[in-house]
Amino acid sequence: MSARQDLISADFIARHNAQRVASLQDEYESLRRVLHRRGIAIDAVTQRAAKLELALPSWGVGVGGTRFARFPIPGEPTSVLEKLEDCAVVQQLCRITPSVSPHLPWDKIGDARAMRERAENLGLRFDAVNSNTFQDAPGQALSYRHGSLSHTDPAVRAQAIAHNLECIRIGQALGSKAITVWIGDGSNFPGQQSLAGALDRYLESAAQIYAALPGDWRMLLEHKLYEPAFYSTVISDWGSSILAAQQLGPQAQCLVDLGHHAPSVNIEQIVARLHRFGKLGGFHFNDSKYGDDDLDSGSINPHQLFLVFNELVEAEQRKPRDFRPAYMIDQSHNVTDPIESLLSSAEAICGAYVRALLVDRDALSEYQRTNDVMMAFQTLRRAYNVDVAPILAVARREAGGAIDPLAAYRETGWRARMARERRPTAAGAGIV
Ligand SMILES: [Mn+2]
Repeated sequence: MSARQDLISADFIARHNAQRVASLQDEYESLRRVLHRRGIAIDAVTQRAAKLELALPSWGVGVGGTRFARFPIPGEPTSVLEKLEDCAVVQQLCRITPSVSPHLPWDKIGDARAMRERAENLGLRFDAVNSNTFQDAPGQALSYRHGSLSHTDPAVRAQAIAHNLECIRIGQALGSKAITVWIGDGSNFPGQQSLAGALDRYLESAAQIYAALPGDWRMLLEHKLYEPAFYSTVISDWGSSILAAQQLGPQAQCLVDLGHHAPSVNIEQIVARLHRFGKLGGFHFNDSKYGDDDLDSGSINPHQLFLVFNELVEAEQRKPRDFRPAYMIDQSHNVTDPIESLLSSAEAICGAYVRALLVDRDALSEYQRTNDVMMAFQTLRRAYNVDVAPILAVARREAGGAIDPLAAYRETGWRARMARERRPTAAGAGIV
């Protein structure tokens, strides 16, 4: 294997940090005193923050779009290898995004071994592979226009199953340990399909994928309320998802995408429920204002993100052996440089996690037991109100990252350089 390649040199990051380390230490020591008075050892929290791992979606480093349009920027990646480079830039600056989640067939992978080696050279590894039967791939024999794993035609179902099995094979070569299955199957008109029959066909197809899972793999079922089907969706909610996962077996778990719920649904409660039944498989982090907007994590409702992590931290404490959710950022960056959005989102997600770590769990549990409603609420609020930025920055710096990743990224001039080196991308179809 060839040598490790740092796209952003350690010297550059060291120079960036040298200008900021004195004020960071000052802020960190001040926060140390604040937390010490609450009985919290800041260094232990910092160490846990440094261990958070978020997978980057390979498609997230390209400029996204809506179904109306996509507005490309100069220098965005044009191939899977260039996507890996941009993921490596994110990782080198923030140090909590060490893996990439590929999407097939979007990431046309000719030689999986070479791609794995390239990722390793860049300091990355591969997380869950995502299958795609929600659109037709060029040259594909049969169409998914009327569904894939739940299609009425057994030949279409067989083709969709075969694609998922291929994803598992490629994933094995890449070093992945999970496949995420999201289907767009559903209907747009009442009466269009048998609601019961479509679910039966899905379960039968999913069982064939499950049967092909290597022993140390997981199958993550991602539900979504609507879109592209607007009347009914086969795996529409966490209820359908957990029923399917329970029927398939212990290696099947549910994946919660924060945008895939009805408005104002209590997502943190779903987290607690799924974990209670051993089915909390993973997360797709993003934020939304109206629907599945795929906005940047914590940009609209950072409090909800905190409440989700509050449940995750509690779940980990309750049953640590059962707790290994796969975390991934799943956003569409339509009007920002995707690298900047990913850096900002990683910070928001880790910040929500750290605030959840600051919750006084013993006090909370006592206030809950004695029905002291106001103090139970204040226990959460007290943790949420802490500015944890110094903890995140110290964790990053100790791991070799930048104290201020966004500023450092802008200083690198990476995108402008890529605009000179990479070929332009097309405006193309908007949907991602
Ligand atoms: Mn998702």
